[in-house]
Amino acid sequence: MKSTHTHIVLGLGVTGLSVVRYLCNQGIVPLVMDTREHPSGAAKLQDEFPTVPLKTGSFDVRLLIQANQIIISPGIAIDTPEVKAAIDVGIEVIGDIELFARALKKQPPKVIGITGSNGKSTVTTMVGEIAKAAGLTVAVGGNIGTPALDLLKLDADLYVLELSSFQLETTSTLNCIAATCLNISADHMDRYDSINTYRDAKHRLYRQSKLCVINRQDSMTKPIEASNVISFGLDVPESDDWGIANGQFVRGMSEIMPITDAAAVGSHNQSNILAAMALAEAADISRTAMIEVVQHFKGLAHRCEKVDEVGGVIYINDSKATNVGATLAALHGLKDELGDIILIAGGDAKGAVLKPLSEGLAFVSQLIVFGKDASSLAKLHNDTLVVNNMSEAVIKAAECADAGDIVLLSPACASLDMYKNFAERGNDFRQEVGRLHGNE
Ligand code: UMA
Ligand code: ADP
Repeated sequence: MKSTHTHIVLGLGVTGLSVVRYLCNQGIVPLVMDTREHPSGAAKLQDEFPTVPLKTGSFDVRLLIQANQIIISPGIAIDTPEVKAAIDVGIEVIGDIELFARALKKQPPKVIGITGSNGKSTVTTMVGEIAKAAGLTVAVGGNIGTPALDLLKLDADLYVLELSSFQLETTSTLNCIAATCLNISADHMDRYDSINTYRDAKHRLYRQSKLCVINRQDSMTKPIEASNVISFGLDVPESDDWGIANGQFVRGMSEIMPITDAAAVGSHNQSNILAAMALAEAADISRTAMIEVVQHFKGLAHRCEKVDEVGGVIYINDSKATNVGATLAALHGLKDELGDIILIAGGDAKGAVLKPLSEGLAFVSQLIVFGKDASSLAKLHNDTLVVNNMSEAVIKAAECADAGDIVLLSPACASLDMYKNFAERGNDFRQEVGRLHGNE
């Protein structure tokens, strides 16, 4: 079969659509392939680009090996056999972030890159807000939601990108002003053969940055070959690094602001604030702008967000905790509160070993689980209830809780076995909690 398409876009989600948009703007009509029968972007493609062909079903390797360039979406593993076959015969396979990088190639560095297992969206948003407060035209996107290529039309002074390990696997020339890997804990173990392979994907970002911002309290974030490195951590920093001393956020000996003035609570957010400040400083942004934002930024929805109080019980939505590390951070943040913690968890563990959660479960009086990996979680605690859905989970949690206790939804798992995404799961929790008011 002879192909007339030099560019093939693999995947028709939001990334695939952004790539088609970008290529068509350059006068290139690509062929789009998606293994799903009804890819999420199909209707939009038909609307916006009726002449761009879409092939659904298994990838046709005969077409792939005739392309000049394949642009692969992050949800597709690079070692998918058909993709591997194309790579093996020398076809270039890149992701949307690499296309974005090449579009900015002739410009001075304008990108701040943020990766890590947890805290990416929080830090990305904070840096974006700080840049805005400093009067810059800033564009925020990547894994957080808006595909990077769709940001180009904003012609921004600064691009702040959240980058997943999947996106970084296919990116090599990003040219960041500064980049960070915030922390590493096991995630996406259904896509990686070990945590080291997962870390290596994230560390690719450091090789594409003028400055590496590392977490000195997490050795997995330290680059193997370090050139220009600055660190952050919750301890007193040595030399000119970022840290906490005498109750203040500090850069070396210089005090920035009292930690109690930060609107976002919890030690993990202190860590996020320090990372955001270090990144913003690398972009020459003033401390005044940093302080203004840190004083007001309370955190994002679905991340340890207090959603309600019913009968004196506090309900916290941490639906974005889609791995063990994030749930551990929530449990450590709440363990010193006076009341008991009732934890609702479960979903798709993405192949993770869940055992490390046990340490945090020591602070939990009652565990309530549902979803695909409920039975594996149930084994980790003596007082566990297995239920069928969120509604049952919230009702049981309310029955177990007394005034002053906390009911925490922090699933340690992805939501995709039962929901469209973490936000839908968090909204379901909020709605079910809301129904409890009827019983007050
Ligand atoms: N898929 C197929 N066959 C295909 C193509 C995709 O089955 O041919 C499946 C994938 O396995 C996946 C889903 O379709 O389950 C979506 O994949 P996609 O690559 O088309 O995703 P997009 O809609 O383009 O969204 C992607 C990111 N999704 C993933 O990495 C899975 C979004 O991050 C990101 O916001 C968006 O690009 C813009 O950059 C989401 C995510 O879950 C929120 N990211 C992971 C995470 O944060 O842990 C990495
Ligand atoms: P990401 O984009 O990396 O998923 P988010 O900012 O959306 O990160 O937060 C995801 C989850 O991780 C939430 O449960 C949040 O409370 C938790 N979290 C945020 N920052 C950190 C951190 N620095 N360390 C550990 N957990 C964190």
